[in-house]
Amino acid sequence: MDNSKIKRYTVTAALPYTNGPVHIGHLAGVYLPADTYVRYLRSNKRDVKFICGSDENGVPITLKAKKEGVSPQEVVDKYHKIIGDSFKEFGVSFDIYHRTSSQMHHQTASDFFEHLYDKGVFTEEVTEQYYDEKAQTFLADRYITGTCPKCGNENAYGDQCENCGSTLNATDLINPKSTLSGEPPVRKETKNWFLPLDKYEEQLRTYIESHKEWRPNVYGQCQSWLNAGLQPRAMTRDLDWGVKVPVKDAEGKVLYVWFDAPIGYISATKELFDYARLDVWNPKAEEYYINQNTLSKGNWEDYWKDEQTKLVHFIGKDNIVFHCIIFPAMLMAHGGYILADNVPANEFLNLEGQKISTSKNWAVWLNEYLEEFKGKQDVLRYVLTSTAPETKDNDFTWKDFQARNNNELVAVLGNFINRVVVLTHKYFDGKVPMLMEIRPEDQQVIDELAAYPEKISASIENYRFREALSEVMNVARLGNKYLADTEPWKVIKTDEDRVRTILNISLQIAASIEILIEPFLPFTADKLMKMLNYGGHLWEDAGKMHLLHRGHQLNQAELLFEKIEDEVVQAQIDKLNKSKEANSLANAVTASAKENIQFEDFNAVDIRVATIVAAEKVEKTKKLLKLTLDTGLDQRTVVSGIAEYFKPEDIIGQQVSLVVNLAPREIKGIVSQGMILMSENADGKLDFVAPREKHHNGSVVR
Ligand code: B3M
Ligand code: ZN
Repeated sequence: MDNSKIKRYTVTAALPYTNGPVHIGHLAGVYLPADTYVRYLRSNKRDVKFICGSDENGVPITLKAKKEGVSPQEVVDKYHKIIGDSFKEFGVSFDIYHRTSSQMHHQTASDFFEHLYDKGVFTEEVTEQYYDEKAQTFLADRYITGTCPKCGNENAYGDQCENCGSTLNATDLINPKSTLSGEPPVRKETKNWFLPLDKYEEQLRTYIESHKEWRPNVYGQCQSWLNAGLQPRAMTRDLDWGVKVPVKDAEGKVLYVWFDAPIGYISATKELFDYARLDVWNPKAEEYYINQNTLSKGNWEDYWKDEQTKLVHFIGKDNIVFHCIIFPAMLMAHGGYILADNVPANEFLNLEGQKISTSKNWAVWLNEYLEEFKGKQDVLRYVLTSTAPETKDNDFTWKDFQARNNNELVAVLGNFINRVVVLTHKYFDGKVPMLMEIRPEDQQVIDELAAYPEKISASIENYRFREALSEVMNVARLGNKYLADTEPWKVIKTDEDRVRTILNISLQIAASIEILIEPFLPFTADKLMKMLNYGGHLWEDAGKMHLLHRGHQLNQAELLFEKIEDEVVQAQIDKLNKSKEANSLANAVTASAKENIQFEDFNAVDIRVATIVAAEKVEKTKKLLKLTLDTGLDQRTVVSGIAEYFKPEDIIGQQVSLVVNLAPREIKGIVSQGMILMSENADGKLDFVAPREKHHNGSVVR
C-alpha cells in the first residue's frame, strides 16, 4: 500500500487459544514482531490500533476442561489472566486484549453470521459425522483418536497426526475411538452451514496475486491452496461451547471456531471504542487490558472499513490459510470490509533442537521466565528478535541466550552507554559538554549515524525485524568504535575541549539509540531515558545532533544489562532435561503395553545369572561385543549390541541376567547362544540387569 495514502493502521496479533500459558515460540513468532511494528508506528506519530485477545471457543478449550475436571469457563478465566498478564509484563503494548467469550464478541460474531445467512451466502449440507452413542454427542475431530493411515501411529487425532504431521479427516483414521467414552463412534447425519469458498476463488486469487510482496512462505501457501481448488467448508459445528448459531434449527450447534475467532479482531476494536467513548473508568479496562495511554475517540468502522486503513495480521505459519483465504472470503461475502495489506507470518521456533511441544512440556513458558529472570524481559525480547524465525524455522538455545546477552547486550550496548554516561559524570559533572571543533573523523561518525534511522525504518516497514535490530546494534558498535578510536580517557590529560566534542557526539548517539531501540527493547529505552534525563523523543529525531543540549544534566549511570552466568543457563537446561526424562518414562510405560501373556508363556523363558569372563569387539561393527559367559552350566558365547556403552575391559566380572534357552542365532558369523537382559534409560543408554550382590552363576531369575 502506498504510504502516502495510509491514514491509519489496524494491527492484529493472532488470538491465542486459552487452554494453556504462552511460551517463547508464541512471543517470537507473533507478539514481538507485532509489538515492535506498532511501537515503531507510534513513534512515527501514526494512528494505529493494536488488537488482540483470547480465543476462548473451540474444542481445545473443552478438551482441557475435561482433562482438568473443570468447566470450560473456568479454563478460559484462568488462562486469559495468565496470558494477558504475561503479555503485559513483556511490554506487548496492545490497545486491547479482549476475549471471545465476551458479550460484545458473541453479538458481533452472531450478527456477522446472520448477515451472511440473510444474504443467502451459506449452503446447508447434511453430512455424516462421528457420534458417540454413550456420551450422546457428536464428536469434533479432536475427540477422536485412532491409527494414522499414513504412518501407523496408533494415537493420531481426528484432525492431525502429531507423529508424521499429516492433516487428517476423522473418517481417515483406522480403528477410530471416541476419547470421551473410549468406544468406537458411529456415523450419524447432521446438518451444518457451509461457506462455499469455491465461489470466492477467483476473487481470492486476484487479491492474493495483488500482493506479490508478501513473504514467500505466505504467498506460496496461498498459491498452493488456490491451485488445489477450494472446497465449501462447514462454518458451524455440533458442540455446546462457543457462539450459538443464530438461526432456526440450529439447536446444539455453535459457530466454527475459525469462523468466530478472526471476527474477534473486529469485536475487540468495537469494545475498545465503546470504552473510549465513556468518560469514566469501567472494570472492563482491567479485564481487557485496555491501554489507557493510547485511548482515542473515534469509530471502530474507520479501522475496518476505510480504504485508507492499512490492516496487518501478525500470525504463525499454521494460521496462514485462515487469515489469507477463509477470513478474506468471509469479509468478501459480507461486503464493506477492507482486506489485509500484509500477513507477515513467521515460521516456527524450536527449542534446543526440538519442536516446542506443550503436551511434552518442551517449552520455555513466559510466566516461568518472568519468575526466574526478574527484570530481564528485554533480554528475551532481544534474543527472540535476533533469532526470529522470519524466513525459516529457527532454534532457541540457552547457550545462545547467554552468549547474546553477554557478548552483545552487555559488551556492546550496555558497555557503550555506561562508558559515555560515566565519563560525562567524571569529567563534566554529568552535564552535556559543548560541541567544539568538529574534525573529519567526527563528521564521518555524524554522517554514519544520520543514515541509520532510514535504513532501520525500511527494514521494519518490510517486516524484517531481525535485520532492523541488528542495525540498531550497529549504532552502538559505531559508538564503541568512536570511543575506542578517539580515546577520551587519554586525551583528557592534554585537551579538554577535544573531549567535550567526543562526549557530546557520543551522547547524541546514545540518545538516538534510545529512540531506535524503543520498539524492540522498551524497558531498556525507559532506563536509558531516565539516565539521559530525556523524554518526548520521536523517530524523526533519531540520528540528529541536537537531542541533548549543552549543559543538560544527566542522571547517574545505571547498568542496563548484567552478565548471565553458566549456572543460570545450566539450571534451565537441566529443567528441560527433566521434562525429557519424564516424557521418555511416560513413553516407556505406554510402549510396554504389549498384549497380555499367560504365566506358562513367561515360565517358558529360562533366565539365569551369569558372569562375563571375556569380552571383545566384533570386527567391522560399531555396536557389537562378543562375550564369553560363565552360566554355571557351561561357558558360552553371546553377541550383544552394547559396544557403544561399554568397553570390553570394563565389563569383565560383570554379572548379568541371561536368557539361556533362546534358540542359537548366527550374528556376523558368530553363533550367539542366548541374550543378556539390558535396561534402557531415558536417553536410550543401556545398563545391565543384575543382582545387587553377587549370586552364584546359574541362579534362576524369575
Ligand atoms: N487461536 C490458533 C492459534 O493459537 C488460533 C488463532 C486465532 S487468530 C484469529 O494458533
Ligand atoms: Zn501419521
